[in-house]
Amino acid sequence: MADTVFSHIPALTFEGPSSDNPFAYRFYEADRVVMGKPLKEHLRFAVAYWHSLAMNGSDPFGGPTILRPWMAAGDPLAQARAKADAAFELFRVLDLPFFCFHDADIAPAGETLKETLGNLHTMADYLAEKMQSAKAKLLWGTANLFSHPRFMAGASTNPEPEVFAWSAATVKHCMDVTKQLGGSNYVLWGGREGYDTILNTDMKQELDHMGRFLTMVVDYKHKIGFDGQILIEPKPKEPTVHQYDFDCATVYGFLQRYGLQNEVRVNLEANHATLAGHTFEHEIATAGAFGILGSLDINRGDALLGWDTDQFPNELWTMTLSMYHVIKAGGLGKGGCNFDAKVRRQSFTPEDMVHAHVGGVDLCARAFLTAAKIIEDGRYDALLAERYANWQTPQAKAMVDGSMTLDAIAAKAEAAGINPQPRSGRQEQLENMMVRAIYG
Ligand code: XLS
Ligand code: NI
Ligand code: NI
Repeated sequence: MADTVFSHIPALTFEGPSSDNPFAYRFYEADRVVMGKPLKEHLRFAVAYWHSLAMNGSDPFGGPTILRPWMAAGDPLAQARAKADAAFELFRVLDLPFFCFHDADIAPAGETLKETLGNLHTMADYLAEKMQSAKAKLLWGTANLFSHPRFMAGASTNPEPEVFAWSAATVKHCMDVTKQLGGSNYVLWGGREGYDTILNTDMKQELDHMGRFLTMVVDYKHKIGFDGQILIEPKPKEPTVHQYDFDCATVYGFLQRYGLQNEVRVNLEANHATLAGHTFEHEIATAGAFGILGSLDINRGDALLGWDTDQFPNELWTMTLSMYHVIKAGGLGKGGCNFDAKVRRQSFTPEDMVHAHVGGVDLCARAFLTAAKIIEDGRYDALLAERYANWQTPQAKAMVDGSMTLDAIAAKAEAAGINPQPRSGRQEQLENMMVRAIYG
């Protein structure tokens, strides 16, 4: 095993809530059975290759601060191999079951499309080899169709057909590689699928092209027999001002318009939810209501900053409500919790990378355990059910089961002389109940 910056760190173990060892899990007891299966199977944590192995800490005001040996060593393919060696060492240390990547994270670009795709396959073979002796599996693969200047006006929505073609070729090969590595999902985040000014944008054409592109992705999935899920990751803005996949509800409308609502689900990200003016739990509950919850990108924004800061999560309230709605939606299935989160640029040591994941993993695990407890306890669900209880009568049901018309309801209401009385929404009582469940 090649020596990497993570090699000196022993694998993390579970030590329980009373431990103050910063290199141990306090809540994530992977094999603990909750609601019928082990915690690790509910949460399916993944490490994001781009933030944890490829990100170098640069920001618009300053250069790289996170300088790893693999960013400098040898030719681009040698660098990619060294990065992969370090990646699998990090997976060993964190002992999490999955990872995720973009093509550009694992393999260098070549001079031509052919060379770029060749590099991707070379590196996929290298990862396949490493996966034989490692525990980590692939949660999802994706294509980076936003960093290179050719994508400045979008990928499938680009006014230039050659960019559409380049994107199609890239996604085809990324799907092949995802299947080769046994991935559970294939993700499409519309990096620059949107616009900065309506003055240069034919929105109808761009949406139709994006819809056609996604249809071809779904067709190709069936053609190659990929049994993973196809997921769209909503985001309202950044990098473009108006991203087409604004939020979960917008994506659902898009899927319906192009007839893909039974083929594609969503990968929801916490920081994207807040950028859209929603909470993470709102987005998850929306996906649950539409039956399209696919997977989660775990992170958080900063309440004082209006962009995608992709920080590791540390807020128990929103994560617990999120996990509650995950459970109510039937769980994550083939999806998981991917840490689409990066350490701050002052956190440049390998140990910082471990602390970041320990905090995020423990927060999610604790939130999930509390959510499961709230459900098993039943009092909250009982209060919720009570609020809607009057809908259980046959007369009430008849108004919404398709058997009555608007005028029939009107006639009945007028004849009965109904006079609805206000009822408390009990917000503060419910909040107190949650505060007790979450914080004790
Ligand atoms: C960017 C996105 C990206 C996707 C994968 O904001 O979150 O990281 O998860 O392309
Ligand atoms: Ni993401
Ligand atoms: Ni993001």
